[in-house]
Amino acid sequence: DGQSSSTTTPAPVPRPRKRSGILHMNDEEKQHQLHQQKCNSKWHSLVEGNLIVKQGLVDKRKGLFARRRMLMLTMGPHLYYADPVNMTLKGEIPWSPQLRVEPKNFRIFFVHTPNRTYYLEDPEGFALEWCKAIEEMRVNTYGVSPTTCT
Ligand code: 4IP
Repeated sequence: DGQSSSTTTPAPVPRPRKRSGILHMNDEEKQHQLHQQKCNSKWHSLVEGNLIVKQGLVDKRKGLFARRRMLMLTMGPHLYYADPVNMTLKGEIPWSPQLRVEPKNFRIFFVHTPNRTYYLEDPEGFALEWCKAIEEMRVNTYGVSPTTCT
């Protein structure tokens, strides 16, 4: 009938593993990126000389109100947040091996730390990208931890 009834699965197309570039660069490449950042990024002065891996505007909720902040994931690692209007560093989400991200939906994600859960909202709807980048940084920094059984 002209339709293929073959059950053979097509050979997998070899694809490079998807990795976020900066984490896997060698020192020379990182130095180059840092130099570029120094010259081109207006946020450079706020991140204590660390290379920015991912940045974007998020609404950080605390209590009833949310503040729009530039969230910057950097090498170190660090998760800095700055006021984008007056360009001041407002704080930092403390990194530790216990830090965990939890996407709630496409916009909202949580960053759990031992002492506080940060409620963040990406107005552009890229919460999952944030979670992926932060989780990759966690694994890259602290390694894969064994599954916790409850
Ligand atoms: C503030 O609310 C802002 O949300 C601060 O965020 C937050 O600090 C304060 O929490 C909170 O009271 P108002 O501006 O409405 O007063 P930001 O620092 O980004 O401006 P952090 O940095 O901790 O989220 P406290 O409890 O930390 O003071």
